[in-house]
Amino acid sequence: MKVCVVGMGYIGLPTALMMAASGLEVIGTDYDESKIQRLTRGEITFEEKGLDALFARAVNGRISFSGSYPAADLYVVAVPTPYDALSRKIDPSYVVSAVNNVLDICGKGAIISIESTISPGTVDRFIRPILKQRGLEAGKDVHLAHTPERIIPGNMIYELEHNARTIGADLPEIGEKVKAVYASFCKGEIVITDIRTAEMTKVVENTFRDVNIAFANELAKICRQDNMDVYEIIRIANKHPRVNILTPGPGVGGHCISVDPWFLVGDYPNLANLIKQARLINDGMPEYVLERTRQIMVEHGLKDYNRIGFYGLTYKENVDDVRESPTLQLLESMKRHLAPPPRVYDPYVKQDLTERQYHDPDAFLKDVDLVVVMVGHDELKDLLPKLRDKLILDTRNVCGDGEGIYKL
Ligand code: SAJ
Repeated sequence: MKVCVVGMGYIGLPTALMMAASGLEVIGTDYDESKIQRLTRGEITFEEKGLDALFARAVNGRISFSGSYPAADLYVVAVPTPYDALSRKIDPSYVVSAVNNVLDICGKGAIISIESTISPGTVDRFIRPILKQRGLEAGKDVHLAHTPERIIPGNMIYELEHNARTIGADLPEIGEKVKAVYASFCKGEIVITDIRTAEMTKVVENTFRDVNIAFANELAKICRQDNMDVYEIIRIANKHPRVNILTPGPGVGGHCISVDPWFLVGDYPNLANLIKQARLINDGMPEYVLERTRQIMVEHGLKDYNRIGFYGLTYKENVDDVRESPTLQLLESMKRHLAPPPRVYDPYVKQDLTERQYHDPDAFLKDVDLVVVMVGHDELKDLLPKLRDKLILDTRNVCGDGEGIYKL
């Protein structure tokens, strides 16, 4: 099988590298020529644990990068799937465009598999009509499949190899062919099902996590009201064999968990009540962090925000991804009400995303009295001794306990 992976982003690149490292012939494509040039030079394009080593293994295998689409047996489409913030529905334009580009060049019998997360029904609503317009028959001229990714940023390479996977296909024999490709590197169980079930399963997985985090966040607020320790309560509750509550935090970011549940709310507005409420609770957390910050400021007689600093801009620890980041949401909200803008620092974010953003932790700490820890990067462990004379609002419960350390 010759495989073409369309889209060299957070999912497409590691997937292509893993396939090549397992001996498959793989071509990675992307419309961004500069990305293709960087990859061809051997540079990785984002930070992820183990990606360097995987790249080295893949380059010794059979990977190449190209700005144009080659002939291949299997096309794995891993392009972004933005969602429309107003309608809360998926914007399938990148996927549609990628499938159109593939259909322009692919031969009879090629398999096109969507790896990107799509809302349930996307293949029926947006992909099958493209085939129809072109007079092509799915299952005869080309084959469709859906292989939703499941890997978690921060542990992608391990999870690519070990997680179970779902393959949705119209025909079981096509499912088996796609399965053989993934089985070349995936040690987890690979379940074959139909496309609609695969679409729904993926969104359900992320929605389950969102609802669980919303429950934890709601508990944090309830416990705050009566001065109970939510972390201790969750720790003890989770010792029950059938309880597994996640951890409260400053909000749910990233392009997956904070987005996918909205697909269900958008498509089933009268049915997805719990799911919608969970989204609203999680989206309200940055505002709650601001409220906690104000309480601490009042308690300590801090009058303005000039010496308040936010640690962490990414959506979670030890990644460089800032999409839907709770800190950015919080800064946006503060910008509307306050001047000057708050001070921020993140070791993983090299580009300037906001005013008064620091790139040196010492300079940052010199200018602030209250540090709001928004992300628990590993770097924080080394910084903790330098935080001793600061007030801390630790929204991630990573700074330990002590005088001047406040929790959500
Ligand atoms: N978070 C909490 N409390 C927790 C866990 C997470 O507040 O207990 C926050 C994080 O800080 C972050 C957000 O939730 O802001 C999402 O982070 P995450 O680590 O839970 O998940 P993602 O978005 O990085 O990856 C998820 C994963 N989905 C599931 O675990 C069901 C991953 O397996 C998917 O492949 C990925 O979405 C995706 O691409 O869909």
